[in-house]
Amino acid sequence: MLTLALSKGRIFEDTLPMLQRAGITVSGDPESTRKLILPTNRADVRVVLVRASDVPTYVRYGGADIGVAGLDVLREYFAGNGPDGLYLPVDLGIARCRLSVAVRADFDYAARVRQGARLRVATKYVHLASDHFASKGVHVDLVKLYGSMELAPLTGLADAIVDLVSTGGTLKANGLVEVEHIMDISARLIVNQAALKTRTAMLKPLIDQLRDAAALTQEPAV
Ligand code: PRT
Ligand code: MG
Repeated sequence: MLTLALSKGRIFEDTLPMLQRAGITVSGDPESTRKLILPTNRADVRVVLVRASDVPTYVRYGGADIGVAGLDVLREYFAGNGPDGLYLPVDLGIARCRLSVAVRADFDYAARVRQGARLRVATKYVHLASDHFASKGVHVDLVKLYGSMELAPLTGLADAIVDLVSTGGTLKANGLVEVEHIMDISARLIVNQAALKTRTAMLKPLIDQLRDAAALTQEPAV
């Protein structure tokens, strides 16, 4: 049995058409079912539904052989745990967005940085944020949040946030503006290296098919 780890929402939705191209149809809709393991039309392939940030953990420890995760999640995971045991063979080009620094529209970020002020920054991505500000020589106190980062500058919890942006609609709706672009993000295929060695005959064709599917489904960059 080959186990593929996916997260509900955009990763699942964007991965589905690629699996279809590889001849794999997933049974069940994650939004309506309470099941965490979904069978597919292939008796030897199943999908497990996990939190987006848990995908690398599942694949690393063999709870899944293969998975799909955003580069944001992967970079943050690698910064904390190292890259051991994981192989990233394909950029799927899906779930595209960017990691950015954002502040309230009335906050003069450039001036505060020039003054050498110490900024309080709220984020889910503490490692990526810490590396970013360190490389720019900006002094920050990081506050770890698990969601709704956009609220932090509006309530005085933080001066700035580091978060994902795709359309920019959420920032705009909350009176925030992007002041720095940290990196472009897309979802990657991640594979358990040990599984790739021991189960090459099953994994290699699937990786190749998903690589081909990715080449056909590239979304335009945002
Ligand atoms: O929701 P949960 O806490 O369970 O986990 P998650 O938020 O990590 O998962 P999910 O499903 O929301 O995102 C999974 C992956 O999708 C992320 O790891 C990214 O790689 C990718 N992705 C792509 C995004 C976005 N685009 C995105 N726009 N993830 C989140 N967002 C959020 C962003 O955080 C912000 O709140 O959408 C909002 C901004 O969107 P715009 O369009 O208004 O700019
Ligand atoms: Mg989310």
